[in-house]
Order: sequence, then structure tokens, then C-alpha cells
Amino acid sequence: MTLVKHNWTVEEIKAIYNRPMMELLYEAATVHREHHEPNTVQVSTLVSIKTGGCPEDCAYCPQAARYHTDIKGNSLMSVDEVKEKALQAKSIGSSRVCMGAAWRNVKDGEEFDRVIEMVRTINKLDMEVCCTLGMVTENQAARLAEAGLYAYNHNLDSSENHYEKIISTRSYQDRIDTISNIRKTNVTVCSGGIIGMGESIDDRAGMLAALSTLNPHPESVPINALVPVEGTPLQDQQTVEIWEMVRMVATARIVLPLTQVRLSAGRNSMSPEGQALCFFAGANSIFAGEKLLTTPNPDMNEDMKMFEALGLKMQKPFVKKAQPTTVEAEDSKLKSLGEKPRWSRPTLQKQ
Ligand code: SAM
Ligand code: DTB
Ligand code: SF4
Repeated sequence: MTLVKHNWTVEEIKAIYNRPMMELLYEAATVHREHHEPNTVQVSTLVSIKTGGCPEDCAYCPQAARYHTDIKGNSLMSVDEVKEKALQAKSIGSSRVCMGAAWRNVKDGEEFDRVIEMVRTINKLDMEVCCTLGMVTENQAARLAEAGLYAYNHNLDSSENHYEKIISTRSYQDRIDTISNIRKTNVTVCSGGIIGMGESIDDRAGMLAALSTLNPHPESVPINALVPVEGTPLQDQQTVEIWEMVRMVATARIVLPLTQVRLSAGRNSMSPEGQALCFFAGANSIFAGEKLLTTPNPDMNEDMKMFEALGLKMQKPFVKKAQPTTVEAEDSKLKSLGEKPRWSRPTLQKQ
């Protein structure tokens, strides 16, 4: 059996990432089948509830006010507008709506009250609700939880080392603090990052090490390929090669066995065959719908054709799956088992 390991090192993760592709795929697909139904993919739809004008300097982001990009900014949507978008998403089979706001952090007041109302409204549609609103305090996390939020997305984005070259207005620790504020509630954690921002393989492994030493692991991890947007400092980055995406997804699947791994930004530049390899390697979630937040996503009909060709089914909302477990729970499992675990685990460190 596979134990959920919380003390992965960068070296161990890098060794997995660099395995010969066929071995990596076989191992990742094996771990995937042990914990997940391999023909089911969860589908989320993004709604940009507040677009552009963000004070942060994330070098990849078309919504940062300081970069001159072509996106059209908008103030916070109304609850009715969001409800309509959620109903559209439901009609295409999405089980989750993820509302994104170009904010540095949540501020208490009328706008946050409106977001709380959006969460309640989408909940009543029997869909999972996710928000990504920037940093949140413990109190704000508790209000979101009380309104029925299912997941909160807050990405680490890269390794701590590379992060500092990409964002200067918010620290890595700030991000970890927001994740731990969410963890104090019953809202699930969605946290991942981006490849293709000029990082090394050490940095990719470093990001997965940071995510896989969280206790418990995030329930979902989005793996984004950079969408280089004109006007941002990363506009000239080369498109991520499909092999890199497959390696990143496979490695994430192995080190985060119970987590939902989401093939996120960048699908527009991937063929259906490339995406099929990602699903084989353990990706079991996507963002569907014509747009991500501000950039294009594959056409829904094309996604449906791909699902049909691959025999994939869409996951229903609120499906109870194996949930990430804690270091302490794994320890007691180990004690009660006579079996040899798949991973040889050095002394477990309390996180
Ligand atoms: N403002 C909030 C925040 O930063 O947490 C929420 C929205 S922000 C756009 C959510 C995530 O989208 C970022 O953390 C980043 O990982 C991803 N993202 C933004 N622009 C991207 C791009 N051009 N390519 C790939 N991913 C991107
Ligand atoms: C995530 O990791 N990727 C999504 C979601 N979480 C919010 C956002 C991708 C944004 C891509 C650029 C854009 O469309 O603006
Ligand atoms: Fe703002 Fe989020 Fe974009 Fe950073 S990623 S500039 S915080 S919207």
C-alpha cells in the first residue's frame, strides 16, 4: 500500500521528475489507480468576478494594474450575474464554480458581504463553490466557511527561491499563512503553481516539496502552464513543452497521492493527445468553459469530444473521495500495519 508521505525532500522529488518517461508514467498511473477512479475527471469553471486593476506585481499576471495588457477590467459583479454564469457552468456539466477576484487581499465591507452572498447562492444550485480572492484572515476564512464555501484557491506559484524573482509585493510566508487560515476551517485547500516562468527543475521540485510537506496535503493542486500575456514581464517566455507538463503532473500525482491534480492554465496550447497523457499520469480535474479568468481556454465542444474519445466521465459535485490525511494519522496506520510500506520513510517529522 502507499503511505501518504509528508516529508518529501527536493532531491527525492527531483529524482522522480527525472525518471525515464515510461517508468514515471507507469508509477504515476499505478498510484493514481490505487486512490482514484481513473476514468473520472472533475470539471470546474472559472468566473472572474472582479477583473484587473490589481496592486500586486505577479510577473505572470495580466490583471496587475502596473502592466499594460489588453484585458478589460471590471468592478465586482452582481450576485445575479454570477448566478447566471454558475447556471451556464452547471448546464455544461461543471461541478464546481471557482470565483476569482484581482485582489491582493479580502477587505471587510460591502464587497466581501456580496461575495459571501455569491457563495450562498451557488451553494443552493448544488454546486461546489471555490473562491480565489487573495490573502484572507482567520476571521474572513471562518465567514466563507459559514457561507458554505467548499474550496479556497491560493497558489504557492513556485519554489520559495524562484517566487522571489516573480513577485515582490507579497511573501511566500504570506501565502502559507493564508493557507493555514483556510485550514483552520472545514473549507478544502486548493494550492498549486505555474511552470514555464524560467524556473529550474529544482524549483519545480521545490514547489512540490513545499506542497507535499503541508500537513495535511492540499485537497487539490492546480498545475498551470504559463500563459504568456503581452505586456507582462513574462510575455516572451517559451510555451511549456508537453513533456514538462506530463512530468510535472506525474510527479505531483506520486508525491500527493490522494490529491486532485488539476490540469489548469495552458490547455489551449496542448493537443488532446498531450492532455490524455496528463490524465494517464494522474491529472483528474480541469477548468472548462471558454475562458480561464481573462485568457482563452479550449472550446467546450472540443473538450467534450476529447472526453468521449477517451471514455472519461465528469465527476458529480460533492463526491466523497479519499481525503488527504495527516502525518499523525499515517503514523498510527503504520503502527497498526505489519506490512512494508511502498515508500521507505525516514523518521517522520512533525510539520
Ligand atoms: N488575486 C488572487 C491571487 O493572486 O491569489 C486570485 C487570482 S490569481 C489570477 C490566481 C492564480 O492564477 C495565480 O496564483 C496564478 O497561479 C494563476 N495565473 C495567473 N496568471 C496566469 C498566467 N498568465 N498563466 C498561468 N497561470 C496564471
Ligand atoms: C489556478 O491555479 N489557475 C486558475 C485558477 N487557479 C484561479 C487561473 C488561471 C489564470 C490564467 C490567466 C488568466 O486567464 O487570467
Ligand atoms: Fe493580483 Fe492575483 Fe494577478 Fe497577483 S495573480 S497580480 S494578486 S490578480
